[in-house]
Amino acid sequence: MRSQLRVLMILLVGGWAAGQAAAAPYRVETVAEGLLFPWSMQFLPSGDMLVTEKRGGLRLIAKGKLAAAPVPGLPAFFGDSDCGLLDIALDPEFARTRRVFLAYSEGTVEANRMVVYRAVYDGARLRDGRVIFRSAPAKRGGSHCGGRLAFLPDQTLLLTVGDGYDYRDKAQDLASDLGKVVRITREGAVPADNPFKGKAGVRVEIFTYGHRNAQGLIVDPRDGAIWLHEHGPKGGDEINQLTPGANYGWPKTTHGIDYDDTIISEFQVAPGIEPPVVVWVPSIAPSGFALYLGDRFPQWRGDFFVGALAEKSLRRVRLRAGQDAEQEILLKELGARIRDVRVGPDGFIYVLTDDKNGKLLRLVPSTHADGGGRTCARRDTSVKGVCAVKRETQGDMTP
Ligand SMILES: [Ca+2]
Repeated sequence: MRSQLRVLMILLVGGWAAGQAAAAPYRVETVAEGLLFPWSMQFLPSGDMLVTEKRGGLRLIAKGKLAAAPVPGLPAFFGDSDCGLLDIALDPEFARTRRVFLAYSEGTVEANRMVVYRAVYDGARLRDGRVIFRSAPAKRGGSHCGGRLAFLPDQTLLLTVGDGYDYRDKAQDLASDLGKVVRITREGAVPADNPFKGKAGVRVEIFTYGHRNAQGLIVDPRDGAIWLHEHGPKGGDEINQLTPGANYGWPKTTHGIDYDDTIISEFQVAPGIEPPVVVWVPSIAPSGFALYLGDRFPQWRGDFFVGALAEKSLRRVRLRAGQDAEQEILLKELGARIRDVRVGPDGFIYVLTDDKNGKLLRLVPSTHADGGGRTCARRDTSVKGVCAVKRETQGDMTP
């Protein structure tokens, strides 16, 4: 009995020691809560933030406080299942134009489309807004809407359009926007160098095809590389690097199977189809994508972060030479579906939880002191006073 107890003690102490050694290099602070299924966020030059709610509106977080009322001026949108108010992007020349671009679903459950809406955000409301792009054709149902936006270095805009779930074969049909990434100008026109421009019977806004439902899209500011992740079926979530005009396979190739366990495709790879860079089997349900180029977590510089809905985690993904080199599962301790992840101008990592009481959280280094702020891991001269603020108790996000 005594020896058994001793073994138990050794195990417990050993486990405790291992736990200590593996202590997370971050702690999680709550910036805001009470968001209705928040989906995306953008930082304004002032440090304030705009957050979209899939089932709500556009919300302002000013000086760390969630404004009580949504930003006025947003048109009505269609919300059901995956559809709703989805992404927000700032004009690359936002400081001059004050323009924001929103992706949302328009229409009804019988017939809806993904649209891009452009408006001026004057600090108080949206004005001078108009829809600059509507995906075609309309689809039925609220599933697989896509809805991520990203600007390219040439100031053209990419939008992911989902396959609509019931229309998966349309992902291979170049006469349909379903299951595509489309590329438009800031006026909603088709750029002269789009890959299918001049081809007959093709929707010339298409940039890449063969996607299922992509809710992650980023452009590496260092080299312009375009990275997308997408939901697979049962298994087979993917990260892909986008090349204009390329086919990413769905549903001709997949690493997954259908939800009823039937085979969708015999093929995981095929000639003429770009293979994924990362595959997740089982599915993690990725949403939100960020590239860490800040200096608060120097050990993570150059790594990708992927929100995971089903896995209820934040995945850190390190690619080397275009290959999946290392992954780490973070934030499991929260037990929360992660909808979006962004890196703030302050170098902290911000995430949104997918919930009717959704939260905006941020990861700060665990060595980064709160309260008195006298033992900051590094003195920050660019973000004044950031060491000294205890966010959880004050609900503050200054500056
Ligand atoms: Ca694929």
